[in-house]
Amino acid sequence: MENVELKEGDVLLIVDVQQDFLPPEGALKVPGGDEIIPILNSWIGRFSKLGLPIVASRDWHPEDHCSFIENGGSWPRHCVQGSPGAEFPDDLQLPASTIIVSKGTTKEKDAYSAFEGTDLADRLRQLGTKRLFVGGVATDYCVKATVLDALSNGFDVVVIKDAIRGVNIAPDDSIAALNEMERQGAAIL
Ligand code: VGL
Ligand code: ZN
Repeated sequence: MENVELKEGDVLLIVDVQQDFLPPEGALKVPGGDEIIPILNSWIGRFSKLGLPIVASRDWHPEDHCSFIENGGSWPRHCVQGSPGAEFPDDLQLPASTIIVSKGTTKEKDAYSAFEGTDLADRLRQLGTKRLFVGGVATDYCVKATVLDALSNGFDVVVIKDAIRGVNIAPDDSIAALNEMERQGAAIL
């Protein structure tokens, strides 16, 4: 798996690599989140070179979103639509052709999975996707939820282990999330 060969039907899915999730300044920093950017860039390079599709999901909340502590949710205010914190970092080398999927876009509903309340599954089917390579944040929330939904939608999934980072509110949360993804059928690279 380490030197996995890419082929037609492979799609790179980058989950929520946005300023607010990244050290040093993000509102909801995921420890080590900045360390995955060069790794993702090298995967972006491989996919681009082969003309394979790249999808980037983004958390894209309205100002008054229900997941924010001030509105009774569990998270500090983050990834507000159009704010600097919701931007992809400048050093993430997303090509102009990147398909962007926005989630958590309505006040009343949160969405960890990039499939939830989005047209991602249809978009991927239109692209002829067979296998998804997944990196991003957070391992224990949006990456996990996205991977599990990808599997239940019938896609093969490869989780790029060195290209994900977790919040780890409990120290083992990311390990537990990885185990769960693997148990449900994801390959861990
Ligand atoms: C996420 C917490 C709140 C994530 C999004 O992208 O993992 N986590 N919103
Ligand atoms: Zn969120």
